[in-house]
Amino acid sequence: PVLLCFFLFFGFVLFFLWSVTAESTCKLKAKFNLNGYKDVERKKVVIGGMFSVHKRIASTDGNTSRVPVSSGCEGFNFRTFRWTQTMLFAINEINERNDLLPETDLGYVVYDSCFTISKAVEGTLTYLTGQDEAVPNYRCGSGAPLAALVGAGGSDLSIATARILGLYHFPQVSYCSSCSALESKFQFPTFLRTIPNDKHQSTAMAQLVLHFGWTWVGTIAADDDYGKYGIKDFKEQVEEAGVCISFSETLPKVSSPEDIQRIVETVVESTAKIIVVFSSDVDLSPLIFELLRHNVTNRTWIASEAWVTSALINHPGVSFGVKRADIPGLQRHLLDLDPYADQLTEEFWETVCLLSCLTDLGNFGCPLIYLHSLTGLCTGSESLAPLNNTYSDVSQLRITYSVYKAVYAVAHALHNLEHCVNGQGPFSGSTCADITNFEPWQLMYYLKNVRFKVPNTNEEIYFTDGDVEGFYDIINWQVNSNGEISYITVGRYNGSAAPEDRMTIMNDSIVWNNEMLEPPRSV
Ligand code: TCR
Repeated sequence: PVLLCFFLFFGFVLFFLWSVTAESTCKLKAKFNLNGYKDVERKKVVIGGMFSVHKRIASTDGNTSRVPVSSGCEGFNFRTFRWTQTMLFAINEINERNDLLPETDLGYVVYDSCFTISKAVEGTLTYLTGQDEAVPNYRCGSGAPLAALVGAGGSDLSIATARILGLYHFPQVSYCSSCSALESKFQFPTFLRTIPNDKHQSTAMAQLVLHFGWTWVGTIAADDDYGKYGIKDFKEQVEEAGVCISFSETLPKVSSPEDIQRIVETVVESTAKIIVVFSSDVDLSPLIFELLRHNVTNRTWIASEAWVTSALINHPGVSFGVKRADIPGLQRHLLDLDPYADQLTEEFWETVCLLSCLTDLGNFGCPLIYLHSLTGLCTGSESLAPLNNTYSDVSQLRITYSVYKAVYAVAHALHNLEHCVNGQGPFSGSTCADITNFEPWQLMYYLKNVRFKVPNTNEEIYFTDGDVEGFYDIINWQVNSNGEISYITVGRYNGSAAPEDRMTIMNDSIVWNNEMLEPPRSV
């Protein structure tokens, strides 16, 4: 009977997992409560946001004898959901201020791009048209003008959305698309970003390799624009300086155990002890798990920013990080979430409940409660405070801070647009734009010329050809005796300084793999 109970229990768990993933079609238009709208009489502007809250789209059965529907999404990502909530937090904060857009309320529409280009394109068209059907040039809806799109996550998604938005002269401010290809204003005329251009990071990585005198390194890149351009720029610079590349591998985008196996073999067979990686954690984690399974632990990882605080691997390594900041009030906002605010939040709530239920296996009642009522796992009155995961961790706000800056950039541009003095305006005949009915290109003018200080940190933000300064922390991730990871800043890189002053690094503070204080040799 014990065995029977055991099987029954896991049967329930599997059934639950299956039904959650099967049901979680990501509703494209997660129209958030416009809680910023205090007063119907006030002027309103809507900002769009795009985040990869899910990790992939669900596969379809390929049946062509039915009316096709937009694919659903699966794999809820707590980290990107925190970014989404940061956008809402920034908007609420701006709406409460009396000195920034005092007469106008910001609203928002948020799309989930599910880490997939087609979804990002679908979202962009929906956003431009205001319709669920994607017919460009047709816009109706609340009547409030659309300001800009904050998004769209990874560079490959932004490259796709920026091409469409560019056609309509519609501004896009990205918080996380760092690929150097996006710097071309010829191809992406209305694209701006609050994350530095990766060309700085590739140079910084190359300098780091040269600094430690490594001459034999392997590289691993994600199979997207981020990985490919990042590694290409890195390789060009180190090869010129005489460094040899032992291997160059590309991670599969769609799960492929054979490809992962092949890369593991390459890594195992290679004598290169230094591995340079340009990939996000989502794409890299299958490889890392496989390497750990093969006990490959004596490699030193030099990782690009996207990997930095994801704590995948518990061996020391070095990584780059974009500017970090504390955002007062954000944690409160994250924990005070209204579980019924919108579909994404509901799904977040259920995922959290399921997870805490599964990790607390002593609580045998949990799947039974679920059986009792199909969505009755959570009551919605749980507290998120004891939750200890990536969602509520505000100790390493880097991309999160970049989201915050992107929303503020749009708000400041709108503020300047609204407070333009007629007769001294920038448009033909010294006219101004009207905040209740402006054209996207008019807002683009203000975004290009925006200059402001971020609240609390006082960092000054302005765009030069759509880019911000190339500033990074060099971070050494170290493991303490409890196996916990801490992130120690051991240096800085400033791509905008004179070449000899760009990198400062404290060699002695770095803990290398195998607890040596000496940097590893690369042969
Ligand atoms: N730019 C990457 C995506 C990315 C990312 C991240 C994804 C960056 N940082 C952190 C997840 C977590 C930097 C891109 O595609 O441009």
